[in-house]
Amino acid sequence: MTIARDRLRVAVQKSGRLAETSLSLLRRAGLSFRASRDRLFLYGENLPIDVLLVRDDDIPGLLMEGSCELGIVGRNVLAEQRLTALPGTDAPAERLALGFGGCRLSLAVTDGGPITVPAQLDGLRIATSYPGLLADWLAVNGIRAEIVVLSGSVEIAPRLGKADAICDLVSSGATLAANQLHELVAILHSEAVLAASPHPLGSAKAEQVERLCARIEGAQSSDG
Ligand code: PRT
Ligand code: ZN
Repeated sequence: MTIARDRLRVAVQKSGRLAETSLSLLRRAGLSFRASRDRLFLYGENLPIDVLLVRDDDIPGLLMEGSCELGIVGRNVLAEQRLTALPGTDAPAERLALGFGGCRLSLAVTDGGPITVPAQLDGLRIATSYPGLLADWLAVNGIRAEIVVLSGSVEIAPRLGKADAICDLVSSGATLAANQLHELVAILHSEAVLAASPHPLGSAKAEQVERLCARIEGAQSSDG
């Protein structure tokens, strides 16, 4: 059930790679905030817009249940949620690409190993935290592989004998290199995005969303 709220609510990562830049983007878009005592909320001081500070994985769910109208999250998290949501449920949509938090979800294999092209993954095991995106890519590319779902430390799976390849986020490539792995192919290019709740908004809130998007775009175009 959605409780009627006049103020717009934006979900932002509480701590992690996107946290600081997400808040600084909102500040550059002209919003100023006062933190709640428990640091879970930032109350908008100059506009009727509040920020909810959460784990990034919770953002798609908050948008789906209508607890927040907008969220700043990696495209990888949003796209995975879309692919693993129950059929018939409306998923949040990407509204604006934000130009930070860039990374790619890539298939990677052991250096010097026998696999040199993705087709050779047929019949093998691939470890990932992104089973939806990986299954989708494998189906599109006609590759039948077993997906081993791991919630973390995916890069050590080949060394532990748990998988023949991995599918994980890569930015600099240093983590892959440190684990004697290299990229085969990127299956998704990601960055932080502004995502919108699939719930229809009343006209006043819809207008607030449009204004905030315009402010964010303005802040982006005045960058660097
Ligand atoms: O606590 P919470 O659940 O909120 O955070 P989290 O730990 O799940 O996420 P966090 O903060 O690590 O990442 C948030 C988002 O940042 C991700 O969903 C991506 O959209 C984006 N992002 C950008 C990355 C990376 N770059 C990245 N390099 N997320 C993770 N990594 C990891 C990757 O998984 C691998 O372990 O960094 C390692 C590889 O980095 P390189 O530079 O060695 O290639
Ligand atoms: Zn997370």
